[in-house]
Amino acid sequence: MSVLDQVDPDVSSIIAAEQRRQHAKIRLIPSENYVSHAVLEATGSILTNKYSEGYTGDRYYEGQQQIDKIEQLAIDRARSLFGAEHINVQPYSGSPANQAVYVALANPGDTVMGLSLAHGGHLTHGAGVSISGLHYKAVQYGVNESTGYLDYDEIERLATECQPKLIFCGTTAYPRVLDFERFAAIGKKVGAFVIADIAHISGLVAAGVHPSPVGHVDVVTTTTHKSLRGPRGGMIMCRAQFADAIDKAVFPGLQGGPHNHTTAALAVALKEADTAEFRAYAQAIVDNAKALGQALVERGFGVVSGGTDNHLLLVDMTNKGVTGNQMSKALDAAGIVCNYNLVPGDPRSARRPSGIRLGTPSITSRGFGGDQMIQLADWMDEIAQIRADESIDRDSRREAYRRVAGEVRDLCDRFPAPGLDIA
Ligand code: DSN
Repeated sequence: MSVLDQVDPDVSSIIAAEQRRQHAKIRLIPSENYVSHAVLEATGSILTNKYSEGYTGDRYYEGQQQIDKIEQLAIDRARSLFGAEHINVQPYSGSPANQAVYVALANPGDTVMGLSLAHGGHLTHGAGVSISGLHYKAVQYGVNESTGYLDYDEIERLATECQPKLIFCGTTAYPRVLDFERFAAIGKKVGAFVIADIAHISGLVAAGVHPSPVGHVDVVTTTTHKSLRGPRGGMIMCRAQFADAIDKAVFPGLQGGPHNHTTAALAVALKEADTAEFRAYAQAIVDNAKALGQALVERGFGVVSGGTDNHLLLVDMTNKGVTGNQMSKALDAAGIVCNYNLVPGDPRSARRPSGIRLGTPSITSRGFGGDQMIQLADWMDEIAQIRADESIDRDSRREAYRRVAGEVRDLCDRFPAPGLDIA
């Protein structure tokens, strides 16, 4: 029995149940992953006990002998991996990291540009419901609805017209390579700062399987827990000229004390990411996503842009006769977990959209390869057909989902995930 079992069996049993779920399900949410035991151990360490407002060598509390070392180690490892001139590892996550960029480089009311949420952007890139859209004059660009690709000529035209202070390039549901050089050229032409939000692809960038924005754009933000496979957190990398403004925006502008246990776990993840094994893992993420996309196309799924260059797929379920919600809920019942998602030009609402979003970072962490992608596409096809068939009654449908969930569990038993303690 663990100490947690004894002290708080309620919390302990919920964590144990979640651990069983993470083991027994095929997790396809592209922003999720499995961290290593080492990352978990650092996350759960006594570093959580320490307050350390400020930066290495210049703190507002004493007793920073070890904290300064851990923060510097994380910075040095990030610099070696990404090559940025200045790095701040204190943002609590991706949204605060982006918020710090607004604070550092713009003023409320300034014009900012970003990819619209409906076309695969992020809330913090100017969506009307977020502070980025409420406090700034947000101009949103989109993808070409017939190809699913970003239209850089149109982005340049829009930037020339609206003269933004900031241009965000970054995505949460875009399956293609981002042309950071082109974004940088557009920023230069119109006098805007360009910010690459690489939250989804930072593991791919670290491994060299997606081009890096470092050296092209002014600021790079990222979460640390997606394809990078670190703890929940954020990071900002920038040119040296912005270092002071970015650091001041993070602390004291937006945040108090950094989460030192997270910083330590990030240092561990960055060490793990700077290995041949991680580079092979990142390549396998992309290979799996391409294989899954191909298998879905062959089964008649409406894969947006026809495939992928990265870790994710966006699938329009319309021609399968189901909505994104219906499909994601049916898949969940069958042990396959994804999220419903708008697709470009979606006539449906964000809460009841046409598509689903699939990603391969988690399943690649547990060792799935090409054969499992084919199996997965077969299961998805079967589930879509069952869900769309009005002649199948509810109980028969549930029974079919349960059968697939059992097959999924058998497969998952053969591919134990990192970091889980499943007996
Ligand atoms: N919530 C993340 C995602 O799922 O893409 C973005 O922050």
